[in-house]
Amino acid sequence: MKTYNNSIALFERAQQSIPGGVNSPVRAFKSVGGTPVFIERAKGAYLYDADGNQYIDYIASWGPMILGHAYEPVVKAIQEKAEGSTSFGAPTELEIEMAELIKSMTRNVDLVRMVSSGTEACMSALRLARGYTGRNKFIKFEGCYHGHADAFLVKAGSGLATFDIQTVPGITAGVSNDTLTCAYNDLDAVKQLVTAHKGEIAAIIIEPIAGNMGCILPQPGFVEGLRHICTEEGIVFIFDEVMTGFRLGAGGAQATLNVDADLVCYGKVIGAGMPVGAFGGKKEIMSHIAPLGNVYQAGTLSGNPLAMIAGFTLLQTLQNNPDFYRELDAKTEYLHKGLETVLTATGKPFVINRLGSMISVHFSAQPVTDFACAAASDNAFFNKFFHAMLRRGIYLPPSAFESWFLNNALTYADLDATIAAAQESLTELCA
Ligand code: KE4
Repeated sequence: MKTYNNSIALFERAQQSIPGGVNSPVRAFKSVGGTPVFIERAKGAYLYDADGNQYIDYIASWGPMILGHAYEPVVKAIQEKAEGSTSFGAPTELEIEMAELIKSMTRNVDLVRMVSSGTEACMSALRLARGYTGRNKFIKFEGCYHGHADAFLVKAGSGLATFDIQTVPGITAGVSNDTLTCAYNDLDAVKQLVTAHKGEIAAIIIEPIAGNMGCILPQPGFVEGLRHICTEEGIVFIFDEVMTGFRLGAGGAQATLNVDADLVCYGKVIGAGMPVGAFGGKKEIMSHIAPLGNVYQAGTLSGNPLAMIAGFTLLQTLQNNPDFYRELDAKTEYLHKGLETVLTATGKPFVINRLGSMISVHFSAQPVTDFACAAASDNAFFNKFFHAMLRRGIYLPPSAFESWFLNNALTYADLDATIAAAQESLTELCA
């Protein structure tokens, strides 16, 4: 029987000094209830908490740990690089190599700027689109999350959906008035917004495969239709690939969907767990970024040597292992099939959405194609399922509004153990 005494004590203590005891809201277990387990270390596919409990990890730090935790080459690279200082605030050759590597692995990226988070990447891309077009408004989709910059905190996913925060205090009307929203997969709604705001829209930003309302796939023709609208209307098409970039394949969602973005935002995987984000795109647009142009964007630690060597080492590993994505996707399909079998046996309605190594289970009798469907699912049951799995040593994202992320350190024995834990959990919950 697992005990959590140390996590309970640590959570009590943490709340004395950190808001909600966590440095990012989704970690607080607020929607699933209970006390968050405090993690002490991790290796490969396994997390170890402050009470010595081991978990099979399906968060992978919300995406970055795609090779598994404490991947030797990344750890060694960071250790060696740190010997030469952790940051200079001056240009380095490594930043050139990182930019060249990103450009060689993806498409439509002539120039790329490193930042320190996905939030910075998305907010900078939006500012650039506005500066480039001279327009103010932009379209985002309900349930998509692009980080916590003011303009994006309107009907956003991830923690805002988890905590049902529909309007965020502190976001002024002046900001939110320029944020237009509509349902994911609703191309007609986008057409109506574009007609109603002719010539006023700078950008459409999308999670091309959504991961912040659970995993939700674009319907056939949806992203293609957005591309057509952006081309016709002179709107900058921004792919937020903070989750999908270098996870769905080296070329990310642009390659998977075969749709070209004008600007692409990266994060998570490109930092290998270090604080890294990036945004890039066509020279025509990126040349407006300071110091080339007047769209100002900056960062003390942007491109710092530790973050760069971690991300560079990971990306190089992915680039040099052409079988990597096939292996990881096959593991995800295996998990999908196993979960489908045990879920079907319960008779409880469910939907599993999956693309590549992004997957989520929704306890829903209808397909989950947008935020409303995700919100209408039996998420109270998901919360019970989460805890039943946690007690059995399976660490899922603590919210129905998050995608699960697989890492390639997972073995088929781990996947079988996960499927068995799901069967036991569902038997317990559906008894
Ligand atoms: P960060 O600023 O958290 O590095 O990235 C923001 C971001 C941007 N775009 C997408 C598609 C994202 O998923 C994210 C961050 N994802 C969340 C999990 N859904 C990070 C976890 C957290 O907020 O603690």
